[in-house]
Amino acid sequence: MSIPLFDLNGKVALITGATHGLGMAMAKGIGHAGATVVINGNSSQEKIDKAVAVFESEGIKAFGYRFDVTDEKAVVKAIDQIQHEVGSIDILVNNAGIIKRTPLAEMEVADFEEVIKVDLVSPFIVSKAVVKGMIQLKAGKIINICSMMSELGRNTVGAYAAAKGGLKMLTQNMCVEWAPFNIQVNGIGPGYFATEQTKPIRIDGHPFNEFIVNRTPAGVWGNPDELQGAAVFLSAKASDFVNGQILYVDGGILATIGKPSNE
Ligand code: GCO
Repeated sequence: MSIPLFDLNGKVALITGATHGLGMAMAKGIGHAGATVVINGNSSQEKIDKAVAVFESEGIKAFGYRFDVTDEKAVVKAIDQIQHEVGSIDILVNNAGIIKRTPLAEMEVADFEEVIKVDLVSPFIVSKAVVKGMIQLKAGKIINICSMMSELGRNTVGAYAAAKGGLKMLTQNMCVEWAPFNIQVNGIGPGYFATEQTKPIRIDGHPFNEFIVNRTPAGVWGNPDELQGAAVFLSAKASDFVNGQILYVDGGILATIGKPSNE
């Protein structure tokens, strides 16, 4: 019997940074498609437990693990624990990330390095720990959460753009090295979504809020749930011959140079 193209029943999916925001939304989509969801967070265990309870309230089998995705020893230990307590990881979504909005000329080197460490090095660390099991299984799905800043620059987010641009290329290199083991590595590039991370630039009256509404052909900020389809697609059989691609879910931003505000 052929497996339905978007059925994730029987799969185990690890989503990093999934106690809130886009990570939680994507994890819910993957869970509702049938996967057992393993979420990671580096905040309090209480916050992780609360997030697990949210998934369980929606009928999704979920587990929560607290570890720092930038700490290789902690990651290796956690992945080993997950594989023993939950099962082999079939799907990895590298979502955990931070942003620091500071003009480059004023940015402390330590702050620049922290953004690179969390947004670019940690997907490498977690993928390296998880891929060993995927290579043994000769199957796996890795999804790196990129950004508009994987393609475009913007004032004050230079470190984040450097990391997300690098993550696009890391995705392509993971594809090249791991495709022979039937592992598909792709990225999702979210446009501008209504989350805690974008709250400071989304408030009514903030110039960036009006800018984004004009810059987005759809004319709105994205709803985190609108990322679920892309996450399920890239986690499922339906994408078995899709590799090294970044799927932009951006309401059309990358399709346009923008329009005059009075149009
Ligand atoms: C910003 C935003 C962006 C979005 C997203 C766009 O300050 O420009 O936070 O970084 O969060 O990454 O794809």
